[in-house]
Amino acid sequence: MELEKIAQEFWDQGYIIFESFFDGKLMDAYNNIILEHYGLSPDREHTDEFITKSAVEVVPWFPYREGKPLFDGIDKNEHFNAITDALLTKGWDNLYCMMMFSKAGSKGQAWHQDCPPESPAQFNLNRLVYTHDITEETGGEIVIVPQAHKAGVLPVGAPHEDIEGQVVYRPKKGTVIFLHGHCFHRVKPVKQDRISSNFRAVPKGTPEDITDVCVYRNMRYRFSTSEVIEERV
Ligand SMILES: O=C(O)CCC(=O)C(=O)O
Ligand SMILES: [Fe+2]
Repeated sequence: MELEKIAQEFWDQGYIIFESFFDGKLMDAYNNIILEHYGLSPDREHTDEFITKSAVEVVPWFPYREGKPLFDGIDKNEHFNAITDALLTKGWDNLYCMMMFSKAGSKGQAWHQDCPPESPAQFNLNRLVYTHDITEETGGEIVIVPQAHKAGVLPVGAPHEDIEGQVVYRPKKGTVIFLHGHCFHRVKPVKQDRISSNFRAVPKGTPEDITDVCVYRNMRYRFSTSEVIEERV
């Protein structure tokens, strides 16, 4: 698809999906590196209070922050970055590379916006890369509400309850999803150990802590201080 069409679809829908974007062998290699990092029983990163209240169970890992640039085959991929240029036309910065692990039997991730939507120009761009197939058996589907990046704040409600218009996706190994951080999304309960990765980018000039506050249906949560900053009822 032409870059111009890609940008049009992204800005219209709030996301765009590319299947078989990355080579299967590269994905296998990366999946193994990620699995090795987490080991068999990864520690939980978040407090019990957060997990219970948010209905989010995911263990993040930021390899580049630890001086481990192990995923340059994605991070420096020309086509991947050319699409990013086309989406963020005024320039952009890499925010961070975040790996995510969710254990079999865990809750997935409740509906959220990665950052507050009050200023439409201030947002993160998720560049999600899937290193293994998400199937009916694995669970952990990603659910997105098309065009919700233009809908303001996520409505108050139950953390995982269906939202009208939602679309459920089962990305395959090598799939990339470019997803606007204001677009409502969630991850369904995880039946088999799940890995995903996010090479987050931001428009130039965006504060580095843009994703410190996440909007859920029942609260706003600040990760840096592990505190609920707003109860939503
Ligand atoms: O793991 C996924 O499929 C989505 C994760 C997510 O919500 C995010 O990285 O912002
Ligand atoms: Fe997210």
